[in-house]
Amino acid sequence: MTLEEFGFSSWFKGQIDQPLKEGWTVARVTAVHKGWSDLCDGETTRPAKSTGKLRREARGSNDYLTVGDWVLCKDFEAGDFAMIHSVLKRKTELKRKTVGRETSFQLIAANIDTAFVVHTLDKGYNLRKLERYLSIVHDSGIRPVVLLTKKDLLTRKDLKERINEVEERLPNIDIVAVSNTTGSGMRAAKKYLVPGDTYCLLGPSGVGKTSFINSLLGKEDEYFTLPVREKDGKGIHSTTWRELIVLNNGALMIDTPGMRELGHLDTAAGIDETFEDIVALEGNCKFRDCAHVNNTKGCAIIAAVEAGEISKGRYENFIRMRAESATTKQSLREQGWKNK
Ligand SMILES: Nc1nc2c(ncn2[C@@H]2O[C@H](COP(=O)(O)OP(=O)(O)OP(=O)(O)O)[C@@H](O)[C@H]2O)c(=O)[nH]1
Ligand SMILES: [Mg+2]
Ligand SMILES: [Zn+2]
Repeated sequence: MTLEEFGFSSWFKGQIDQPLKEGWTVARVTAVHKGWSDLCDGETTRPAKSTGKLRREARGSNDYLTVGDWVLCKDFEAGDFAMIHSVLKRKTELKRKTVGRETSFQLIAANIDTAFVVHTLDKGYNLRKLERYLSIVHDSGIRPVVLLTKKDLLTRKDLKERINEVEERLPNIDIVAVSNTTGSGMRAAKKYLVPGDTYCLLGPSGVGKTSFINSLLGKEDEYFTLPVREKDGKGIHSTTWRELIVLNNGALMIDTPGMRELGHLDTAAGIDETFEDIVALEGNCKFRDCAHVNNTKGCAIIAAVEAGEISKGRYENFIRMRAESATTKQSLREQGWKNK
């Protein structure tokens, strides 16, 4: 496939204002391993390393290169190996707070058009968790689609109830339910996949991200999957690196490993978008600095919860996530994090 078909849109093309140096080419990062990356130009894939200069300029950050990036590189030995000289400016960055004592960010992927937030309808289903993943996507300015899996494992009645619950909780989000084993719902899911656009699968281990790709490819075991734990449906981390895969129709899909711990990103904007309907009421609270936790003070949000217009669970999650986001911000500020 051509570079354009591989996602190299005019947005990236526009960054190259003069002819490339002799021997240089444009390529996309399809996987990042320890110490090297895989690059592909739509035709051939080869391993590549970054120049010392590029690594130094990134000031030691591990995140200067991620799957989905577009780079300028120089090929060696008839295309067996390449050196990465620079990374093109990203259209979008999907990132999360990393696990550890200090607040910092890990890039999950770059240049994603639509992110599938994948969640199981079976054991392990947890709306709060789903909302956390969703806010990462919102905050990155990427369009989310919620992909609910394992619908085959529920009775018709339970399935209906669960889907209703998700739809009520996420009124403004596209939601599609599938079974990767029976293929039910796959046609609806495929409608989201546009050739040349880049997608990402995000969600806890074991929800069926890789199985979804296998199901799209029509090959049960093209990519490696593992059964989940019987008692709680938890996955055991079958995917261990992020990888960009070309689907049959030419859409580009990035599979990611389920995250071990989902940190609380600085997702103020993402939270506001996820809870758009709640935030819209804020202006009606009696006090401008209303914390929305005390119903004696004329809080419009609590009034709406009491009137049954907003579900209690959704309200509580909103308050919790707002509080966590404020803490993260504080911690960033203490570390002198800029632009936040
Ligand atoms: N019954 C049923 N099982 C599914 C479905 N989707 C996935 N599974 C099973 O769930 C288990 C985990 O699936 P994976 O595709 O490995 O999950 P994952 O999200 O990629 O997990 P990580 O790579 O660990 O993040 C496998 O045993 C799959 O066969 C589904 O729609 N229905
Ligand atoms: Mg996987
Ligand atoms: Zn209020």
